[in-house]
Amino acid sequence: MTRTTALLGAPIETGASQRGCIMGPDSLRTAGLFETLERLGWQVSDLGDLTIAPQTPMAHANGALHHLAETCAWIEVLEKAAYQAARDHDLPIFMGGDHSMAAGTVPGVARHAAEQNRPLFVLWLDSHPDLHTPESTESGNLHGTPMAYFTGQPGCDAYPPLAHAVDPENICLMGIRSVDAAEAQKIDDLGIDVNDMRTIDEVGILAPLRAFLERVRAANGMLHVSFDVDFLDPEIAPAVGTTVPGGMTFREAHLIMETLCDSGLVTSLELVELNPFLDEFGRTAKLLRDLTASLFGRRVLDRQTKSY
Ligand code: 4U7
Ligand code: MN
Ligand code: MN
Ligand code: MN
Repeated sequence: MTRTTALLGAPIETGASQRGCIMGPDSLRTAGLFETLERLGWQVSDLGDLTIAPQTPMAHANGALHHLAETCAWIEVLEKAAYQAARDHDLPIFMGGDHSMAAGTVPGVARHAAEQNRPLFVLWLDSHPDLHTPESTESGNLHGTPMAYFTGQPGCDAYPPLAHAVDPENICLMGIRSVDAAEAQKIDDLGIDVNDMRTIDEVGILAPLRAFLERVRAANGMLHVSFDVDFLDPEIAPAVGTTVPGGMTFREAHLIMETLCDSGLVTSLELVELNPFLDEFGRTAKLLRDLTASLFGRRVLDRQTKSY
């Protein structure tokens, strides 16, 4: 049976300090994401871009916060749209947009998973854990807060009530190399599986990824992959406002996507933080297109999956 995917644009940039992520969805379309997936045999629908109504500012005790009202509005719109896309398609792609969108997409796919009586797992590919709350963030940039919200942490009262929280035990972080003190504390408290860059240097990406995928399989879980462009090394992916040196290489990133493809476990994907204003001739958008192609079945040669 032909598998179905959908492209859903979330042109949101109010969570980041720099403008430009609003152009992310169109940059991915221009790079040929739709056609690439079609050529791989998928049935693709483009659901267009979501929008929010103009907002009046919302007050908060943390005076550093930027665009709280817009973020709340996006959370509500995205929760519904992500829920519907996950219900109607085998593997929808949410095209960002900055990472604050995950505060809407993840609860939306979590609602769908709950309806299926399946646990939701999240693979978080990022140089940051995004575990601030609106209370703890010092930068006030709300793209640093989605994981605290969708795991149901205290300190997120300013956001809409959360119906379906993700169990921190079902989350795997990879590529982490920039952590603030409040976030490090939460990582300790929650016992989240964090593979920082030192771990990856020491053991590689495949062993921790396979161990996580086995847990997803054993639990009959659904799996959401949240891909922040700053996970990649800035040398290969310049189009992001929060570059951190020492990131994932071209082959490591493809190997993750190829391994995810072989597992057959992924049920939703989001591509976030692409800022085309900072790109070099569409280079980062094309890389994201090709990494997505690896997740959707493109391979160098047909081969049996090797077990190690
Ligand atoms: B991203 C930061 F201080 N932690 O809170 C903050 F380092 O979605 C960065 O992962 C947040 O890109 C990065 O502003 C959010 C900073
Ligand atoms: Mn992020
Ligand atoms: Mn990041
Ligand atoms: Mn970023």
